[in-house]
Amino acid sequence: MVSELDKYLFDLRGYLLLENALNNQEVEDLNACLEAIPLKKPGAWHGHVHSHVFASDNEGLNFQQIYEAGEPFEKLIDHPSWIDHSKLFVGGQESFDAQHGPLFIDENFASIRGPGEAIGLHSGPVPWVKRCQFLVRDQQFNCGQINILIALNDIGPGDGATMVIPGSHKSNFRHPEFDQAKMTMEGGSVDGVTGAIEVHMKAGDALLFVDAICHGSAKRVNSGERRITVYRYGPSWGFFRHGYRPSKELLKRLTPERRQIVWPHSKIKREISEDS
Ligand SMILES: O=C(O)CCC(=O)C(=O)O
Ligand SMILES: [Fe+2]
Repeated sequence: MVSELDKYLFDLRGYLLLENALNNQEVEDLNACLEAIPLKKPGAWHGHVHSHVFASDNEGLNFQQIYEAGEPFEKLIDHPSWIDHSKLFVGGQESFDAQHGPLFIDENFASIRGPGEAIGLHSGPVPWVKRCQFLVRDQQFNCGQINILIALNDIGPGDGATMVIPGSHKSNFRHPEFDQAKMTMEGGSVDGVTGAIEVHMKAGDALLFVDAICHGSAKRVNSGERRITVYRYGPSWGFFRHGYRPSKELLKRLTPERRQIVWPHSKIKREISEDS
């Protein structure tokens, strides 16, 4: 259940920190799955998981389709710590938006970053992007994309924490330091952007945010690595961000509730009749 305070604060700030969303065992199991994936160059496959980088090399390594990496990652698809929040904030649950299920995951990945790595400032509602939008109408949320970013190890000062500009999901102007922040991104960081805060997390905490919020990450300066995983939820009529599709094996072994979120439609079979 989503508390009235969570609703209020999410509307106000554009994000919520869900502390202890996962227990120690769940975090341990997820890390064990990650460690079973041999670190490979971008482009390599491990089963149905793909090693991938975003726009530049200093943004760290991603494992796309991480829900294929084992049952601990499958559990995240409809985890009770955030699934009701995701449904409420994506909204449309009483409407025909949800006729093929409550939600759809259009991207899911784990990200590993080492020293010097970060992701630059991005999003914010100017320019407007329909998929990322934050919208509340008649006290009902209608967000295009709700991200759940889960810390798989502790993320404190110097560890390359996610940064958000609280309230920026409603801003009507482009941040005047946006381009400068992009430039400092060449050095790998959004540090020093006015209004941005670092969200420090303990392993097992989940950061829920609407993609319209202006966000990025600090540059990791400490040794070691930052490990997170991200699941992005939108309405059931959405489509995949990338060209990945869930494997037949995954669809077969998922619970019906999880399958519905991963693959909302089943194909309508054409009936063969005499006159068809
Ligand atoms: O790596 C981070 O901390 C930010 C991730 C991000 O930009 C996203 O998940 O949309
Ligand atoms: Fe992002």
